[in-house]
Amino acid sequence: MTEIPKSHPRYASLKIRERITEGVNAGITSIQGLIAQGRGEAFDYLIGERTTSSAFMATKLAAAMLLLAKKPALSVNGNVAALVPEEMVTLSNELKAPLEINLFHRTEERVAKISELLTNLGAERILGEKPDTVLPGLDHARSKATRGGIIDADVVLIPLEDGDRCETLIKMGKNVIAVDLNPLSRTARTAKLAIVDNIVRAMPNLIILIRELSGESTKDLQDILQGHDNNELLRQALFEIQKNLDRQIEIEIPNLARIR
Ligand code: PTJ
Repeated sequence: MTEIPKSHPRYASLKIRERITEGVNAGITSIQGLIAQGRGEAFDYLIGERTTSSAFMATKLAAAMLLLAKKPALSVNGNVAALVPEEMVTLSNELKAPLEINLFHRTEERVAKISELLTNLGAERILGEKPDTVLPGLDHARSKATRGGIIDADVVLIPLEDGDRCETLIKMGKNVIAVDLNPLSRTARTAKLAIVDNIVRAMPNLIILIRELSGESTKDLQDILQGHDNNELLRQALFEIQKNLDRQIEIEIPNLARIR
């Protein structure tokens, strides 16, 4: 592992990169996961590497949606397992929602290693090692499902996912919450609710908000969700990127601003 000094201006970002690399070395994350992380990093840079107000609002809505769920379920892939395993276990145990390991580049070795990691962190309910059914209309390994998990859930959290399964889950009538730094991705646009934030920031926020809202009545939680519009949140996310870029042009690259 590369030693990164805290004084490095890109410390936080480089540490996340190290976690993904370690995930690959440990057999938890796929090689393709490195590319996904790179794409995420690029969007995070444009967003300004912070939780925007629209992302925070989306996270609050997600907290309300998960608290109202009768059968919530949480999906875990190789990137999620490398970046936020403790948070996924905390969320799962507090919500009594199963963690379902679901991999696009599925190997049984990787599923077993992720399961072992989550077990060691205290996860109470892990599914995915022995799938016993399939989601309809998907031709790849993401179709593998386990009864009692995502396939039977009413609210599903799918962080860092490709669009196919998201579409299928929506068609099945589920409330799908995505976490995706790319506000233009099919997943973000198809989901009932997309949190456009880095998962390393979104998950701790989600846990805090769930704890804060857990004392609220059903009516109050429903009121929070009233009128929520994913398209509007995505528009805001794009607008926040635009504002950040304008600020960069004015402050960081003043000569360029003059040319404009
Ligand atoms: O472990 P597996 O086999 O299930 O594979 C997992 C990956 C992530 C490789 C697989 O699902 C995949 O290829 O995903 P995509 O299609 O590359 O989409 C991942 C999305 O997550 C992209 O839109 C990225 O911008 C976004 N993303 C990447 N890193 C982060 C992120 N979003 C939030 N936080 C991140 N750290």
